Amino acid sequence: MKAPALATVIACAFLCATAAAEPAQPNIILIVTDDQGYADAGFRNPGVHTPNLDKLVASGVELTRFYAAPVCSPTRAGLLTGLYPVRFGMQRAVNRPHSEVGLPEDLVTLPEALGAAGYRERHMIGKWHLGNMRRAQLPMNHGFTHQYGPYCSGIDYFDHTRLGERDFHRNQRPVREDGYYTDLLSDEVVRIIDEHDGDDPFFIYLPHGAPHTPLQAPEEEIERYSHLPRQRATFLAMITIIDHGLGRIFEALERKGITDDTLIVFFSDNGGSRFGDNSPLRGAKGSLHEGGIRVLAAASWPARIPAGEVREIPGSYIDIMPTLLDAAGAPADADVQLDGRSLLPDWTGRPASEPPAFELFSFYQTRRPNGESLSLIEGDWKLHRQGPPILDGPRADNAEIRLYHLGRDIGEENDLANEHPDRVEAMLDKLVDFRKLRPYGGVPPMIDPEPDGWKPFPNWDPVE
Ligand SMILES: [Ca+2]
Repeated sequence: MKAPALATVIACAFLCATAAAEPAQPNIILIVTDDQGYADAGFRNPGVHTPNLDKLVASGVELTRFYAAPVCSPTRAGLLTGLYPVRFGMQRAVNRPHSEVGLPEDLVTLPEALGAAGYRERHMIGKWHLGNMRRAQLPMNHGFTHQYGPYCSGIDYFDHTRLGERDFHRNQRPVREDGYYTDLLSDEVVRIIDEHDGDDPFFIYLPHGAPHTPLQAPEEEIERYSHLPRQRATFLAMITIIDHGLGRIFEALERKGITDDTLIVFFSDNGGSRFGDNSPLRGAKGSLHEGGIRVLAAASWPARIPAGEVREIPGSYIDIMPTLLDAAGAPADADVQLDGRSLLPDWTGRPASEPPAFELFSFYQTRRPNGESLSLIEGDWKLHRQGPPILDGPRADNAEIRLYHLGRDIGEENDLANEHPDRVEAMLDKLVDFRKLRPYGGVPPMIDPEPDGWKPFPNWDPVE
């Protein structure tokens, strides 16, 4: 376990790295979908129409063991900081609309570090979900140079409202746009690429709101799946609409002649929701079983990453920042203590050395009794603890402690805890240390309801 990062050290290290940056920096497009299942793509299930996602995977590496947090906000917090969000109170659950919690201002974010590495254009196009009650929490106060989309999760796909107020913004001012939410985001990305001028690389972060609820899509898109139950049909139509946009983004890159020099990373922000398909994994969104955290993922960069290969080597959302900085020629300095590591050598197929043993801590908590979930993956081993707060006693009578071997048991059916008591004890100790990184405060357990009578700001536009 590494010590909490010091923002000042990080800032200095990234600024210092600028001078040594390689000249050929790729354009970077980071696409995150919302609640798409592990098998909700054509290349895993021919019944799902995603020809462009299939093409993306074929043009690069399919990542079969890529992990996210089990719900929306923590994945976003981790990918933008390279840190376990537990360190700053954002790993337990999602950020609710009335939450006063946001990304701490003193953390160096991915767009800030890319800015220091020479990326002048840093676009945030989509769902933010990392604080909306104060202007200081908004994306352009965390390193993005342009913002478009909603601050909250779960807006209406047609009228763009949440809790009765329109939540759509351009450069952090309310805008009224006509169109289906997902299409508007794709349109904006295409416009950015078409209008991009010169040889400067750009960074686009495209966190789609779909296929998260509310389940809404134009009827003509649902029609393709009319043989399925209505909710599943709508969910898949929402994924197919993302895919249409992906196709238009590919065309824009081709028009500009920059396909080969563009790194596209794609993954779902958590496992598929109850409308998704996570087979062959157990569980879904909100669970620390593999179906909640092992997500659909791929990376493509024709100039550097081989096409059509599969990477089973594990990685996760906290690796995104060091990976993209590595691609930008600004690898994290040895003094920088991020929790993640660069996956680029694994993706390009040129690892300099044996990668370090994989370790991933996950955390989720609901308001139900015994609602704290913690898990630790070490290589193929996974310890899962469900129960009362671990800091009240890791071995509490009502705590369920399970040990699985993912290499032999991807479906997490065979509990091996009784056969490996020493391993269980050692992994439990690590879970306790992880949870101590922030024992108190932060985002409360799921679901923290809006207080009685609470109303959002008009147009979700924070006053200050
Ligand atoms: Ca999600």
